[in-house]
Amino acid sequence: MATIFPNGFVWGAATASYQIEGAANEDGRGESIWDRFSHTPGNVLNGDTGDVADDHYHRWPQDVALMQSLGLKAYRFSIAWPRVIPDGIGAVNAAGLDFYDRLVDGLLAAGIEPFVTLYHWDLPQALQDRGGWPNRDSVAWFADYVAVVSRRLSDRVRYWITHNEPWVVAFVGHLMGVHAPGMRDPKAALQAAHHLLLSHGQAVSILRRNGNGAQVGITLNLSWVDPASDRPADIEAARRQDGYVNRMFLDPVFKGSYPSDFMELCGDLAPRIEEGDLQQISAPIDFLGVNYYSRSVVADDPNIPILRARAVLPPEAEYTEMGWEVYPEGLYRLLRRLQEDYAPGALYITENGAAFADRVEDGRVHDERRVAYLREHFAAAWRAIQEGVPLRGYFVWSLLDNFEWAYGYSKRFGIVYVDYATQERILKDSALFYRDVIAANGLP
Ligand code: IFM
Repeated sequence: MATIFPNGFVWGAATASYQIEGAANEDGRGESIWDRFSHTPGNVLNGDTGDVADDHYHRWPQDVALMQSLGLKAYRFSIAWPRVIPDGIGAVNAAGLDFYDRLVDGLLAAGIEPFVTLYHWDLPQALQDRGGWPNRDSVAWFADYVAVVSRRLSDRVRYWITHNEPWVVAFVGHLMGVHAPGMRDPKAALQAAHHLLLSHGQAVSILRRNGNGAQVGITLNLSWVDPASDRPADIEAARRQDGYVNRMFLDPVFKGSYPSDFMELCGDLAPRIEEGDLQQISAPIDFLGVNYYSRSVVADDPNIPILRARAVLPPEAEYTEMGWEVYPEGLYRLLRRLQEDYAPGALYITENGAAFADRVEDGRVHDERRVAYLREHFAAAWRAIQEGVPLRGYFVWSLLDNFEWAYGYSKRFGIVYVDYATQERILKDSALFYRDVIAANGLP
């Protein structure tokens, strides 16, 4: 059977503000936690920062033209909170809002549907100075910001994503210290997770109020989790890992409760939850955004605190430059599982892609491994659709090579190569392949 997707399937590409915009000190933009973090020596490989990035702030018209040349139906980008409200709360920066206003108009004129992510990790530093996400006030700060943005854009933007990967924000930023704000405090991490979710719930009602027919969702980074062996101890470890990466966020959003097994593991570290919080968190959403890159294989390990689960790398597997296993079957299984356990009204793959060591040769980038990665993940997504999963669209991560957080510019995820010295964009073979997939609405 030909691998053709349903009519109207949304083929898109995704980016995020701090990773591509640059113009860090222009037009009144305030400082974000990523400016502070990346400018602190030792935090980011090679001392890279997002000061210039892909200079998308200035080059967005060319980038939109490039998207149009690929036939993209949708573009997922994020809004930099400190561009819009430099101190996080209070005065609105008109020039910041104008930028996104122009971008939205430019996209619509090119026939590209904007999917707006409201928070993709660049918290205003001024709010971090007040305690950041572990402070319950963050919920109100976010609500005000969401109201400002949605009042301005919701006459043209239909698709809204409240948060991108709250697991990463909470745990990579507050427990592992690898992302901004660089904290290593398990209690703060769990409290941040709860506030991120609560702020999501409140944002849902604000977006509905301000937007006529707004389609609202949240994007979670989700994994298919396998035990390293059939041993009961490994199977139990996989269940704990699933609680930590998947159910900790899915359950409150879709079921209005935290998974009790994971909360028991957390013990005294569990977040403080007030009455009514879970009701707000589980406000009905229109779609779930899924970021899928790889599966997670774990073995029981009593030496790992709390989770007692250790990541295992299957030796025969293929790995990307991030050290992530290429495992398209996990996407299929994850989508089926989401449908069975949570039955979201609609799903979008809001990120999927791979970093490989790309090289320009005679003006071309022959990234055949990325082409294969995409092809296999498209096939996995298609199978899930055949079996009834309401998957409505797919966004490749990423449109452009960009600032890969703690790895700086050393990892290239784009289907478009960026020469950071000249800002030249070169379509990789994967971009040409994607263009053909979009034109055929399936695998050519
Ligand atoms: O670059 C990130 C993105 O910001 C969030 N999801 C994962 C990507 C690759 O690491």
